[in-house]
Amino acid sequence: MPASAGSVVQGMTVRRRDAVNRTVFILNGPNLNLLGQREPETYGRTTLADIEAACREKAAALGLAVDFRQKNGEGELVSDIHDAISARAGGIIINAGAYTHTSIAVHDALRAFPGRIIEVHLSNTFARESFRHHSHISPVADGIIAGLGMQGYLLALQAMASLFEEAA
Ligand code: CA2
Repeated sequence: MPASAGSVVQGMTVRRRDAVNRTVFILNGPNLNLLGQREPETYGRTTLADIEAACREKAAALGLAVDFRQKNGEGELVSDIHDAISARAGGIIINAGAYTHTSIAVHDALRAFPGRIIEVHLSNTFARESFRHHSHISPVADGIIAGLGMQGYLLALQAMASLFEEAA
């Protein structure tokens, strides 16, 4: 066995786990392109471009690569998850917007993703209408952050980096 493949401790071979791919897909669902332009009383004045810029800065500081996307269509969001699978990304941070509460297709696609998943919401969905209290994403997520606005995305990146370190 080449030295790089593992080490021998007291007669046992201890294999080092494969390095985690440090690419994180940050996926955003329907209407999130309207952030900062409509309903500022609910979602604030921060735009999705502001969130993307802050995520890129945070990711660079953490040594993570970011693929940041927004799609309005359910199938398009599913395809973005498939792209994350094909890219062997280490993690997905997802704000699936209203599909959070409705989409079994997004749930199924995320279930097929072998890396880490963190669900993010800008608003505290549990303090809003009851139809926002159920999530099809939560059962397949490692963790959930809601109600902290853009900060939630940055905390999710921080948590993703920690999860990658744990696995290394
Ligand atoms: O709080 C969140 O991040 C949500 O995922 C946002 C979704 C909502 O359906 C979820 O229940 C909670 C809505 C995103 C739409 O954002 C808009 C922004 C400006 C104007 C209209 C919609």
